[in-house]
Amino acid sequence: MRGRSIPDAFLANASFLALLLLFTGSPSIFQHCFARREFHHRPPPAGSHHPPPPAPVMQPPPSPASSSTFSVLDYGAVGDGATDDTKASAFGDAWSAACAVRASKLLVPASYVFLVGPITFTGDSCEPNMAFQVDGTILAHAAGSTAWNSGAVTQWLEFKNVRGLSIQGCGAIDGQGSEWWSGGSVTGDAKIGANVTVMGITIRNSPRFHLTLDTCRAVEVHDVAVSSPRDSPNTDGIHLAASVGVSIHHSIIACGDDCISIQDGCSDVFVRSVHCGPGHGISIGGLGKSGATAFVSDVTVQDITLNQTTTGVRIKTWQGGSGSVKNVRFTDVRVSAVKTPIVIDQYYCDHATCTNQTSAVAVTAVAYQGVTGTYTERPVYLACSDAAPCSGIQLADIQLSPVKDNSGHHLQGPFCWKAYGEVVHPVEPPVDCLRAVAP
Ligand SMILES: *[C@@H]1O[C@H](CO)[C@@H](O)[C@H](O)[C@H]1NC(C)=O
Ligand SMILES: *[C@@H]1O[C@H](CO)[C@@H](O)[C@H](O)[C@H]1NC(C)=O
Ligand SMILES: CC(=O)N[C@H]1CO[C@H](CO)[C@@H](O)[C@@H]1O
Repeated sequence: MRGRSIPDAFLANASFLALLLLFTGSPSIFQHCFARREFHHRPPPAGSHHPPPPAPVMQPPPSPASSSTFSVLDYGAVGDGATDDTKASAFGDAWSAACAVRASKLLVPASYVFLVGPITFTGDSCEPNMAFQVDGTILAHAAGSTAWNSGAVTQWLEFKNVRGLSIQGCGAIDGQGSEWWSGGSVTGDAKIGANVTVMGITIRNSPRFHLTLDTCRAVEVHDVAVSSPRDSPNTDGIHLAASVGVSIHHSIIACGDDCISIQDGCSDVFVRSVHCGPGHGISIGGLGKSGATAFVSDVTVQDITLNQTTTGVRIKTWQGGSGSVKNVRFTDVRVSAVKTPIVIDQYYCDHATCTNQTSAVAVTAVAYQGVTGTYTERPVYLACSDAAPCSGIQLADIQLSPVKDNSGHHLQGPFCWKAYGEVVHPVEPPVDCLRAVAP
């Protein structure tokens, strides 16, 4: 398995940057699916300093009367979980047929399991407003299968250049990742993205990231469940790259890496009412690897619960990069047995040693407003760069205490290095190391 690239479970790629019209599909299907998830929404606390940014503009759903349904069963899919349903081109043909019709529906019917190899669904010549309705299960081939083209594939289900696509339903997308995880080699570099709404579905056991949105505009992901084990490497829940106007809400994410990862080129990202755990928490970065320039701005993360994650809300940058992270707000974040709830790490390094360098991706205007709950190691860790100290950090209404049963945990106090900003009481424990003024 060494050297094999690891495919991301599911991705959507849009190479043009215009605004996406979002369609919500059938509300009744959505409510039915969501009934089994249990995210309890809490309103944002009073006294939030800014109103939440608007979610992407929603358009009315297409008229059901105008839609036609194309079931993969009618295009030769078997759905027995053993026959390769990409070989007979069932998915490709159903996609092409649905594509030719405005507001159509490609149906992956319930009670079937479709074994599917790597496939790209290209929307260039599609009529707009298609629904990709997943009510059954789409299953990836096991790691050693020849379907993976000698491991050259870095993505599994790719949606490219799609307009107004809604990926929806009560079904599951299952990446069968366990054999990849034990393979231990992660070389995949999937470029992925979307111009779509993703709702209702479950995405589980990806070999690598579960859902990636790359080069997307006005995307909405909601009522989605992501599930893979705590020890599955590099299995980010939702990975965002170069995407603007993304709304992720009412979703439940359990995985072995970042719950939501926000990378270079992302702005106007709104994450609300999401539960994370296990996993590594919600992360901006790592940015600036190998001297890269990276920009992330205008990110709001609100009404979040994190249970047993390694970090809560984190910004991580490599030494030697340039660019900035700015205007970030973490509001109403509830942590439970999280190792380190609040983290800025401008010395991020995922291997043993990284050489010291002077430049850094700057971090400015980051507010933490209402972060409460329990930690197992350290409440606050703000390790900022000597060359580019963090500025405009606000800690307001922080109530963090050690887990009750902290046996086996080595508790540490808040840590700051070159971190500047303000503390708005109450902040418990006190974070005296956050200095008011940059020198
Ligand atoms: C956290 O997860 C554990 C194990 O899955 C569960 O027993 C516990 O109830 C959860 N706690 C909260 C606060 O959700
Ligand atoms: C980097 O700098 C730190 C702090 O000055 C020092 O402790 C560490 O040894 C340096 N690491 C390398 C690889 O030079
Ligand atoms: C990238 C992409 O596909 N953008 C399209 C999203 O949908 C809107 C509305 O249909 C189009 O105008 C965009 O071109």
